[in-house]
Amino acid sequence: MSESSFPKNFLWGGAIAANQAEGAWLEDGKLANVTDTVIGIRSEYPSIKWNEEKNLWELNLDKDKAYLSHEAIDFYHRFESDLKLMSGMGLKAFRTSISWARIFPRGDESEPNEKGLAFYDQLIDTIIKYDMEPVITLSHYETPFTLLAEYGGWTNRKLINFFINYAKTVFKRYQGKVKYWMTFNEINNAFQNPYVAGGMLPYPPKHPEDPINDISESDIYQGCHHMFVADALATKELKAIDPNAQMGVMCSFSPLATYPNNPDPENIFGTLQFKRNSFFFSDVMCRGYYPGYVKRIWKEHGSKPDIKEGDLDLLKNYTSDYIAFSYYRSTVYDKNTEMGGDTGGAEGIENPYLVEKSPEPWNWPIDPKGLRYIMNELTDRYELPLFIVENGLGIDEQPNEDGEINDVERCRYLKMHIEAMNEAIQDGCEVIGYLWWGPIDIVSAGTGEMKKRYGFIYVDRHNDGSGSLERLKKNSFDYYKQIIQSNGDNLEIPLNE
Ligand code: BGP
Repeated sequence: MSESSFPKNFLWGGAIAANQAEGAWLEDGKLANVTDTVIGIRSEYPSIKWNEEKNLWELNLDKDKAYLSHEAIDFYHRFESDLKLMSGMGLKAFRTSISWARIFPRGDESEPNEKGLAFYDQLIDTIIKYDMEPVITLSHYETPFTLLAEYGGWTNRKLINFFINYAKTVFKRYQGKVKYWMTFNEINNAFQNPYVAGGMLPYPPKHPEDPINDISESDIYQGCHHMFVADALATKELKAIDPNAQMGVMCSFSPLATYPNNPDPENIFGTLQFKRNSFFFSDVMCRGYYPGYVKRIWKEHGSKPDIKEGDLDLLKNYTSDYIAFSYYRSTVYDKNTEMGGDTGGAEGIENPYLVEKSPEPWNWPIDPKGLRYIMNELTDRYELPLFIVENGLGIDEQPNEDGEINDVERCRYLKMHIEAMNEAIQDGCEVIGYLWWGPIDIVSAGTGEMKKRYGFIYVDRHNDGSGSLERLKKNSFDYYKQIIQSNGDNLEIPLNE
């Protein structure tokens, strides 16, 4: 690897999300958010039902199922000791989300829930106490469920004001403490997951028995337009309240590492069009206008959203300061294959040039060069600072008979992706930081399981909900500490790994 080129103030850190770590899903006034209604965000159907006479959706939890995220790893009560433990790695930054439904439990209240605000006072102050930069996501798939149940979620323009009321409340409350904000986690997943990622639900439903498939392409473009306007207005409010703070777009950009299967011109153009499914979101939020290629889709599909007077000026005037993104894997596009997707990114066909995969049963291709590739492409397209706010490896692992976890695979994954990032920086990419997804084991977003462990710290909780919740350092804990202490210079994996 060439000489390390990380800036001296590079933000090495970790990232989690409220809904995957906090638990306390109904504590201190919080009401359900959309992730509380599913086992995992890839769940086939949410645990909800339509109430005809009340004309609203209701929770309908399956008592035979374990909703692990409802208790998660109890970060809500253990954040002080967890952050102290994590600070032992020398983390410079810590990303999490504010759970919107702790601040506005229904989402449509005019006054906030003081207990919710007080919790995040303590959490953010503790992050700072341990010398970490708080990096805050306003909604990590966490739209308050009531806003879907009684309004249809983001398909309803009223959500813009509800969101701005929430955003202004927290910008003011944590003013001067939070420098890096981002609005919607992986907003570009809205099409593949309109319910959880898009926060959308048909209201009233045409097919109450199949709510997710009841959401049309037009609904989703309309919901995305409302989120774009909300993002622009939130950026405007942030600048007014805290001029030193920055607002980022946040996308799942593994899909940008999609390679054409062969030089067939149809595959070349098909790959470009596939990648535009993701570029669409960062184009609007970083360039500030709707690109021509989406106008063609609207025309051909009749799915143009209703755009109000003043909306386009907001988009133009309040674009993102930086690009936050997750990167896990790459994939291959072929015109004869239907593209799938999951929380790690797009799923096309096998890449015979990639030999390593994440462990069974997930088998995500490991492609650090894909990270360098998309960092260069994003820099060429936007010339904005990049912030890798999710990258990691999920492993089904347990302590050995000596109570140790020798997670050398995780160390190798980390090493390879830091090397790729180092190359990208030397290619001219400006990078704010690198946040490992799940520095402590948390509940998997995709499957709602505990067994998919990302952490440098093990948490004794299992898929059946059992476990002591005790925390245990894995070998990778000291490895990441070594990397941070050397500012990315010393990537040697110690022999005992
Ligand atoms: C992203 C989400 C995170 C995280 C990650 C890993 O989509 O932003 O919430 O969970 O995916 O996915 P999983 O937890 O399914 O392995």
